[in-house]
Amino acid sequence: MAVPIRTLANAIRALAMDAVEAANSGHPGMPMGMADAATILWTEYLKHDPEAPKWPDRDRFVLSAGHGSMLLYALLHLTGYERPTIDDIRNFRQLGSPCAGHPENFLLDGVEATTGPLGQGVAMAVGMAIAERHLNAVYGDALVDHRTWAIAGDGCLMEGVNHEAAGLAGHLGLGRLNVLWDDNRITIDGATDLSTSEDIEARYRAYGWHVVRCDGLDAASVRAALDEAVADPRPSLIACRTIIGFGAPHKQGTAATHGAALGAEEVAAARVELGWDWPPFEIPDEIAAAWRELGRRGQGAHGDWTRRLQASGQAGEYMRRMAGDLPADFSLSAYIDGLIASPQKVATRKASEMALGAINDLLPETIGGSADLTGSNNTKTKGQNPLTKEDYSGRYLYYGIREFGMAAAMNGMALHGGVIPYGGTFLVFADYCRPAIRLSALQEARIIYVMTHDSIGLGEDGPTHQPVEHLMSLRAMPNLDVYRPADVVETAECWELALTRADGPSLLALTRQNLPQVRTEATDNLCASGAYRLRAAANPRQVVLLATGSEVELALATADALEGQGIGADVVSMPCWSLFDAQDAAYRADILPDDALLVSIEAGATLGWERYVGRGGLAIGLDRFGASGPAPDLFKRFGFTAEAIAPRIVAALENQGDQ
Ligand SMILES: Cc1ncc(C[n+]2csc(CCOP(=O)(O)OP(=O)(O)O)c2C)c(N)n1
Ligand SMILES: [Mg+2]
Repeated sequence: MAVPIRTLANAIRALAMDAVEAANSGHPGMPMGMADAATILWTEYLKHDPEAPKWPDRDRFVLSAGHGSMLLYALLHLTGYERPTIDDIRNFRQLGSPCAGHPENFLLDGVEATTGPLGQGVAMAVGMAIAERHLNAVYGDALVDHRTWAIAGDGCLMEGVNHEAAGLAGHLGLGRLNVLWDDNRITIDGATDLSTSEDIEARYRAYGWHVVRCDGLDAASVRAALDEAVADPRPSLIACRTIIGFGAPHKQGTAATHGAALGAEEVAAARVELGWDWPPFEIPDEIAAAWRELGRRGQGAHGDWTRRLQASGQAGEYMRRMAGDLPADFSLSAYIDGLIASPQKVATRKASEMALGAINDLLPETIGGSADLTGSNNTKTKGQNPLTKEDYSGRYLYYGIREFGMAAAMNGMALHGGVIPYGGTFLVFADYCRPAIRLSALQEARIIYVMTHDSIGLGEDGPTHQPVEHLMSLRAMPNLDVYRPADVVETAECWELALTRADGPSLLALTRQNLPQVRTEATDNLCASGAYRLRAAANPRQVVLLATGSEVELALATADALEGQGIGADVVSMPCWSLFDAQDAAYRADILPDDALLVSIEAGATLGWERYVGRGGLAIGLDRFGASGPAPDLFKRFGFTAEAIAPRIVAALENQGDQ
């Protein structure tokens, strides 16, 4: 006899209660409330094969309410994924267990996205659904034909990013996207009516979504809603009315079950209430076997797909893209050779567009976009058609004024695989993207952030638009490579490095103003070492000038002024701190010698430059907000001229001599 849904779901409830109890930390309420709906989704709707977690045409599932991680760990375990094992679950939230506090995509196959920061899971699911439709348009139904599912909580639907993401999904008509809302009317502080009275269903309808409601604790009701969602051509919000902590007789329906162990007594009472007679972490054979059997449901579809792949002439290219490998011969050398042959003075944002012209021809997997600053970010190249509801094959996304939504969607696209997203906004609005940039870095997702207008050099728009602390704050983020190229050649080199890096995001900080080409000789990719000597001192070296981006030109002029006084000065261009830090000690010591005055020049916060210039060095930067005015006037006003800087260096050298 088939095991009833409620019994299958109780296995999830028991694992969630017991794991949280063992860790004395975690969130039992959400998994217990959504256990039935999730069981139906995973055993009757979700297309997956636990034996092939990376099967490209699997459905994607995102637990946006990441605090309910035990729900996902239980589902993976019960349906037969190799990990987590029951021991992994026993060690929930302990060092070394892949069952981390919140789901981490790099720890467990089957965890499609790292979630926990509420709202972002929904937005990543939107990105996954975009990637699916795009690849479907390119490769057809035979190879790409899957859905994206997410479970979101009240919190996910309060966070602002869900507004941006859902608006985009409605506009793009992503009918393959289905979001189950755990509508339990409880958050940490108590009932949702403490803080909200909005009509979420009406809001989603207004975005162009299909909305259906069900009783999340009633199998027939859940099935009817999911059937309707699957059939509807619009993205669907499935409002599942549930009871948080369902089964814990004294605590269910209250915030007490949200984020704390239920306690031995309540767990014992829940066992009675649920009719679950087995000890912690023990799933009776019959129930375990039923789950395993249901986990094998997708094997047929997987086999059929494999046969279609084998018969497809596009198999090689499709699998290359899904593996995240660039074409074996990918290189921008030919393009860079052209720049060396005929030097150009352009803004690095323009240089980026030029590089993209070459890149987008060489890499069919790039999907560009901008948060309504296409003409300013120079992110769109000739021949790049928009990706629209009518034509998903396009390779350019008009994200609208949704920086956070854009960045989070790009995470989803990159995690889906088969595409490499890049997207632009002003560097100052990196702050609007920041929580998603952080997840790109944590999730090891290849995304290229194109951030233009990277200093006071943007001029007249003034201090609201002039980044000051942004470069430094972004450099502080682990696993994010921040690039600030100095000219058209460095820009191409940085793009090449960003694209060839498969295990994390890169951010390009680019100028609005024109910059002369400072690299005029054919070389290897010099940006690859993060910093390099652009010009060696002519006189005996007393000074090393470290500069990035637009200030490299200024460093060269400053060096000229110093050399004119017999003071030798190296000029080092330092487009990427993290790559420089990864060089060996000898290289770093050669670039940053002990016997010279080290001076950094960057039109931004100086905090952090002491790492390279040392306490005896000089950090020339901008530790205040900028001002509105033409760029040349601003550089002059804030002391970014050779005439202002050279005397400061001379004075510092004299000071050193006095000591
Ligand atoms: C961006 C963000 N803010 C705050 C938190 C902390 N937090 C985790 S769960 C939660 C409440 C979520 O409520 P809901 O989504 O309804 O989950 P439920 O209590 O129903 O499980 C909060 C505030 C978070 N994880 N992410
Ligand atoms: Mg809730």
